[in-house]
Amino acid sequence: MSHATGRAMKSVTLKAGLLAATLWITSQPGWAQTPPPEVRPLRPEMEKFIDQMVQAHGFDAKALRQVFAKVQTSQGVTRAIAAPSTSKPWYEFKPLFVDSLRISGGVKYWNDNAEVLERARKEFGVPESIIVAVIGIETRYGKRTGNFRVIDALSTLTFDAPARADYFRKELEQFLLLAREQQWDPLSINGSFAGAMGMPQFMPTSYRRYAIDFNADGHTDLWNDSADIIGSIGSYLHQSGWKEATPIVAPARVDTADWKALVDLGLKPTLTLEQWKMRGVDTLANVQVSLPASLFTLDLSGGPEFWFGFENFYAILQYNRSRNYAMAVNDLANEIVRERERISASVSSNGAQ
Ligand SMILES: [Ca+2]
Repeated sequence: MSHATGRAMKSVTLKAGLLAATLWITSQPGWAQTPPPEVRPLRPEMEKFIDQMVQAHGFDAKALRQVFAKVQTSQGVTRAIAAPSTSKPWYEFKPLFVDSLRISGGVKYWNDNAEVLERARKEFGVPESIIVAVIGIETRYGKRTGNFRVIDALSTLTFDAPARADYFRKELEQFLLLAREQQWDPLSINGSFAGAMGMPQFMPTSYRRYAIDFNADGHTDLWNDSADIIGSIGSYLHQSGWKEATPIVAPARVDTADWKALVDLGLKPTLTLEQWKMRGVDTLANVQVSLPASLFTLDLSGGPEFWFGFENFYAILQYNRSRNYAMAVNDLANEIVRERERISASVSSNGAQ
């Protein structure tokens, strides 16, 4: 698998601008004469972070201080992180993400990219419908890749929102490394309120680890290059434990009052269906009893609905750790398959007349 490092590339759409050149190629004598921009005093925690980037990764301290002088704290980011849509109950979440526009958009996206989707399925074992559904849920097939400056979002979540500061500090570090590798101006990259980028909404760590140049054109572009977008999602799910031709979920039948303790075992599939049966939980679905599964609930308006999640469900959870999210990917993928079959059946019956 060819991980893109992108050192030698120059992205067509995300050109390294004058600023980036000033920032990263400081050793070139010509740039020494560029007068430094006004640098406001930075907050001590930012100065500390910059010191660490200099020590650990050899960044130029002055250049980084110039970048962070332009970073803006975003109240929109703090508001958005406090109320993520994934925290809604399933009955409110599902209609927001499994809707008719995403279904018809998914059929179109599949048809437009059928060849590369098939190649990704053959290479990574991940069905076309799942890759399409991830793109649909993440960004409505590229319509919403996020309007926050990634460095503002990650800096706000690192320095102004203590809840998950350690996680976002690592992502900020990875983002600066990624920008250096890809020759991006770090101030020019937009993403979600959490700093997720491109059509598949990869966080910086994931971008560096899983993004691939799937059409071997020398660029790894998750905003505009459909092959890279599709291949990178396939690669991500494959490396997260996706098992070809095994199920994602199955409805569970719970015959025990103490189901809470069973759900608390967590989302990692640890018990086989056979072992679940001994604990009073089984399924009517036609699946192998040797498959490991987790037991989870979805919140319906009338109470919990029980499901088994298999290893593929857990792989989707590595993409986004929300049951709602992973279930929406599963449901949207199924709807897209159905709609595509319906259209093709009606086309062929019309053709037969
Ligand atoms: Ca490419």
